Amino acid sequence: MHFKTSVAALASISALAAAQAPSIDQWTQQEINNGTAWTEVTQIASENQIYNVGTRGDVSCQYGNAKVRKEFRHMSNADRKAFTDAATCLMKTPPQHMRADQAKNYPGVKSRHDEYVATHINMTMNIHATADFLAWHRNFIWHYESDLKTLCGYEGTLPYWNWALDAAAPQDSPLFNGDEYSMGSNGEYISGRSDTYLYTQGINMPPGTGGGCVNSGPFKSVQLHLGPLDLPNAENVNSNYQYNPRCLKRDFNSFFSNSYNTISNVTELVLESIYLEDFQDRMQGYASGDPFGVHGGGHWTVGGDASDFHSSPNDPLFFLHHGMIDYIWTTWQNLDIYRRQLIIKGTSTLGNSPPSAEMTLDDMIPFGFVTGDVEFRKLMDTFGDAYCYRYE
Ligand SMILES: [Cu+2]
Repeated sequence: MHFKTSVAALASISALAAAQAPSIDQWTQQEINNGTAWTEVTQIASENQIYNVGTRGDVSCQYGNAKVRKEFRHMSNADRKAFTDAATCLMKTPPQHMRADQAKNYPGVKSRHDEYVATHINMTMNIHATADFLAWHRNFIWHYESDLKTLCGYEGTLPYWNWALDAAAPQDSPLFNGDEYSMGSNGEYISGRSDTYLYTQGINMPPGTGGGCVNSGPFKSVQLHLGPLDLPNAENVNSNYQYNPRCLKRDFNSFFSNSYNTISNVTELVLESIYLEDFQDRMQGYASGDPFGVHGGGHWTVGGDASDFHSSPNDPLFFLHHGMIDYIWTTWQNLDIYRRQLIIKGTSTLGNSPPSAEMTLDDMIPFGFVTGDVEFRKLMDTFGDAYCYRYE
């Protein structure tokens, strides 16, 4: 049965009685498909967040003073340019954590940005389909945001990219129009390509709308140094940290966005996943019937360097995509905050292969060249002791 409940009524019920998360039956399929449901779901989640944070008493991080992360297209031109200036600055800033004796083993690490890429390469098999996938990436992008501030003078917050707004034709998104206020253009179009079979996911991928170098906008002349390691139809490097200077490539592909990253995909993910196992598996494409999920789908929608499993942080867009992933997690958590704030499930190896111990909130999680180890528990709450931010 489908019926409609007002957002205000749902939010107040939820806040007062700590009711269970709203059910997908509360919206019609049309409301799910046209974005009405998602708008209301995020409103309920933020009402709950306001209530929850408000009960914490005299702590320094309050809803009103938390940093606000916004969708890139909703930022001013000046703020967008400030962000991309800082992102390119980080690609020219020397490494900060790598010691001289380590550097010889990492010939491709030339910049602070490369330290993020190398860390992700190093840890790929321990941060995807693990208990800490969501938490690890949350902290990874938070440090990126804080490096933009401390190393490159950025005064804003990390933007996110709501790919669902662009699912019909990501190549036509205002984010990628290639002007100086954009996130840079598509890759140059390479014609005459045929379908590619992706073995891991068992699907046939049609060619995208780009494929070559990003040729206009803020990232047109950046030079990447690491990877790719596992891209189809590319010259992959032979070793993880090889120096491989080249342009940034993209290949926007609506095949993925239309199948895995629509507004109904994200709404159904959040409302139909009652248990964390379902939520994190489905998000990453480890649930049946959806080999990508919104996480994998977002990477493949961009294509090129952003779709390389290991070295995807090469593309600054990685951090905006993972901002959206983090926003989805906080939304899911806040729909039933008392049950979901501190819940984790899984081990520290990809799909538990090879088998490893169940992770706990007391575990210290490593961040390679990004920063020192952080206790898992500290990564669970955007208003907790490590952070103070929210999405809007
Ligand atoms: Cu990742």
